[in-house]
Amino acid sequence: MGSFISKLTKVFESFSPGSRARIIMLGLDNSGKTTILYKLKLNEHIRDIPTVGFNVETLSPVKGVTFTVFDVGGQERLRSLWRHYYQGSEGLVYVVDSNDRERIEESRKELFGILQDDDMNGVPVVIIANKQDLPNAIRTPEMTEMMCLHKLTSRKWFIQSAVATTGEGIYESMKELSAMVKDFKKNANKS
Ligand code: G3D
Ligand code: MG
Repeated sequence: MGSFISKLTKVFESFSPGSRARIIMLGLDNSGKTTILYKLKLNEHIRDIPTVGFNVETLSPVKGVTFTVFDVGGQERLRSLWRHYYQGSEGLVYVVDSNDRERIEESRKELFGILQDDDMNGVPVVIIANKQDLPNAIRTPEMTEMMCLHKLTSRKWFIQSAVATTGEGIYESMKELSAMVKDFKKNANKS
């Protein structure tokens, strides 16, 4: 466990040396976002900010790196509020419940809707195929197909299988995210 924390700390510190990195973590309700956020928690507390109509959780595992988390899907009237959080984000973690076949299409639509926003231009995305411990979980190759991830051609993306409750796959997803965020920031500075 100690090594998990120290490995994770190193990855977070490499996100954005000397500057800041803003990450948003989204997905349908019940996909496992809050569970993942607790795995990413090093010392800092998770803050739960009740906003009109929805809750936003925030975590800053190391100085300068922030995670902002909320549920997407459903309520049409909230969509304009979500957009406020897209602004300035430099990485997206999108969590999917791999065991909930009935809602994969809904989850895919939400993902593509989010990525269409101007503020999400080129922002890299790590898709976490969560709940892989459940026997009927969709594995990553099938998930890639069902989520149409190959259509994501104007940004970097990566799919990681995970079990949020045990922490399996969480470090790997953050490591990949870190590399992609660094790259995104470098390119953003050029233009
Ligand atoms: P959300 O924040 O995206 O809405 P949560 O999702 O983190 O609250 O998780 C929703 C439920 O899924 C929780 O169960 C949680 O324990 C469970 N869960 C999260 N990740 C996994 C996983 O990898 N495997 C399994 N089997 N369950 C997981 P409860 O019962 O507390 O509602
Ligand atoms: Mg939650």
